[in-house]
Amino acid sequence: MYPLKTVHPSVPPFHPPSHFKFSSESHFSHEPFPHTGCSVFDYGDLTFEDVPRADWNTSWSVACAVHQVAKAVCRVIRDGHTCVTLGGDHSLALGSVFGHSLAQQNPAVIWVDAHADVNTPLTSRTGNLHGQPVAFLLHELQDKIPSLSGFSWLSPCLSARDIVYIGLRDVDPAEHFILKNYGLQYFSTRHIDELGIHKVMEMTLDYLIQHSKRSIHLSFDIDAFDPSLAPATGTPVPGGLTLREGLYIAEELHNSGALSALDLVEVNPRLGSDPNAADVTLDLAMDVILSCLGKVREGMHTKGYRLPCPS
Ligand code: HAR
Ligand code: MN
Ligand code: MN
Ligand code: MN
Repeated sequence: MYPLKTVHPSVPPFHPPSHFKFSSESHFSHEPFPHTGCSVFDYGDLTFEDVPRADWNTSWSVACAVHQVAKAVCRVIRDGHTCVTLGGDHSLALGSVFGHSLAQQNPAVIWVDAHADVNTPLTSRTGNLHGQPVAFLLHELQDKIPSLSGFSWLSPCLSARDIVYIGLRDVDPAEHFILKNYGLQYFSTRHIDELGIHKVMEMTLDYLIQHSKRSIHLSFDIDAFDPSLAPATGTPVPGGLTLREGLYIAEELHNSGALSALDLVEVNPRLGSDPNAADVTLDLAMDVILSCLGKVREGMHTKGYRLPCPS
């Protein structure tokens, strides 16, 4: 029998920071976010310079974009909020994790993904930076990373012991070498089959949190889910997480009370074979975000709730 948790929504008063410049799309709502009781402040979209198509995947254009992400995430966390960053491809985590580490010392990272995203520029077989962000962030791999144009602002902010992967099932040989050789902790989908997601989360949090209180960064790649649930994504891999496993991860991180940053990445509404692909993937992404912020599957009620009596 597990202890049951009752979450009472509370809406603390919040005023947007005075130094923040609103984009036309920013807004703040005192209304509690559906199902969670959280107040939401939309810091607006980041605007990126127009990059010629030929340069889309060059390190320079990605570096400039993720530098902006880093500064924005740092600001949001310093303002005392849990920062939700929506992507976009997973290279954005270069910026979000680095920005988190500027705002709070030594964050722990939980990387939920079919992929390990730990290729170096020299091991990558695709050249895609979204397959490499973890390598850039790790101290241990710095002598394996060539200096790339635009990245001078970035310095490694994680050690191998600061990250746990969940959901891996498409790992390149060089990435597997890195996982094993540098002692990165991971739970592949086979480990989830063996242990169950409850045990996986317990082991993950025990390993990362141990004695000291530290903040958690969840970098959630939607392709961790099975492609039947999340079809609108660039690199779907069969045999992924179930809805219940994904929600359990999110709920446990909410329950940890330490979640300071959440990336929800690789949602691409233009992809997916049938017309519903984008809708189901977006609904799923929304469900993960809400669960991270306190939505519970058992339902909830407000603190002073009273049953109506017949008059
Ligand atoms: N390992 C491959 C590469 O490095 C695939 C990376 C795939 N993309 C992602 N990452 N969505 O999570 O190119
Ligand atoms: Mn990824
Ligand atoms: Mn992935
Ligand atoms: Mn990607």
